[in-house]
Amino acid sequence: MASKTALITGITGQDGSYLADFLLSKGYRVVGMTRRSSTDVHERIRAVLDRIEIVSGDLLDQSSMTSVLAEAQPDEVYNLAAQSFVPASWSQPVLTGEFTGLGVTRILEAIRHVSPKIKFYQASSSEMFGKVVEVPQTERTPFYPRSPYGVAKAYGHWITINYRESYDLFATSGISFNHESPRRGLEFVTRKISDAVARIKLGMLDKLHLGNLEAARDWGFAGDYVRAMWLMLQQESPDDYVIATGRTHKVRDFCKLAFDAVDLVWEDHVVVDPHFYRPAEVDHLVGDASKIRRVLGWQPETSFEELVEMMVRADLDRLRPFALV
Ligand code: NAP
Ligand code: F7E
Repeated sequence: MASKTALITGITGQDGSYLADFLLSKGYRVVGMTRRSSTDVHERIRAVLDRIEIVSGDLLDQSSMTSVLAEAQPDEVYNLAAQSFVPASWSQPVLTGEFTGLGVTRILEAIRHVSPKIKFYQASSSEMFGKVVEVPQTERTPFYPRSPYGVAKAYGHWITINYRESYDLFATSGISFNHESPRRGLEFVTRKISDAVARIKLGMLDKLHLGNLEAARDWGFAGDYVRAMWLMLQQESPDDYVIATGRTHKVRDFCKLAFDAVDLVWEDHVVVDPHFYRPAEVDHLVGDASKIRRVLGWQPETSFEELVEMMVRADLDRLRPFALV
């Protein structure tokens, strides 16, 4: 049987890089869409660059989306591209709506016109639950987004369902809770902590400034979550699934485990800095992933404790060559 072709938008991001690894291991032809940049953005996919194809396109540009699909002729499209950092969505609310919200419609329009048989995955987010109306959150929990990012994702989620129902597209939406890894962007809290812990251990830094230590998240490992995305597109019919571990921890718990991993006491180094507070916070997220466990047989394989350890070790290895001692 001929190998399948997958198009990944956002291939230079955390999830895009893990998904590329995963699909290559399954024998896929992998095409990644990147936007034009004056600098090299391929750091996370450097190891697989010679095994994937890169095409140029931008979620802001309808004709580029259509050209990318016509050129790549994919069987599956994974829409992972977005402005994904929540605080940036307050400073750039309109742009976030354009990328993260309307960008989904642009891809769906391109699919409808170029090849309506394409299977489509939309990267929806637990941020849509925001100020949660029930605990834990399922596929049926009403949304109450608390940031321009969350609002844009809610639009992307519903337009995916609308195109499925209006045009009979195989369009699915995975409602992912937070997932992290050594490839996570340095501005997100988990990676900010693991990077700082490594720097403090190596004598390169003394204090770590953080915002709300009481915020609680359902944190999983990104490598586990891309498997769930793929599974969703291997089914007979499209559906939406919560992807989560079902366990929740506070930012302070992450700090404690990360500093413990290098035999340091977190209270000696962490400084609470109101600069990192948000205009509106999402206090407590915990996902109920029983549907994806039951229907697709998916479950996370990496524990919270293993994730923290993995991230701290990776940052230590990365930074050790730059340490003075
Ligand atoms: P990420 O590391 O921030 O990657 C985002 C990707 O989107 C990057 O490749 C970026 O390209 C690309 N991008 C941004 N704007 C674009 C545009 N206008 N046109 C084309 N590409 C554009 O995000 P991630 O953590 O991998 O997350 C992947 C997706 O899942 C995102 O949609 C995110 O919102 C969603 N999500 C993530 C989580 C999580 O916990 N990680 C949870 C729920 C949902 P550049 O390299 O050029 O910037
Ligand atoms: O914040 C608190 C902060 O920026 C987590 C994205 O992938 O997951 C991610 O969004 C929590 C928040 O991720 C700092 O207030 C404390 O409560 O790591 P984060 P996020 O906002 O949950 C969702 C599911 C997505 O879809 C998004 O794309 O940590 N926090 N102190 C801090 N957060 C940051 N960034 N920096 C701090 O210093």
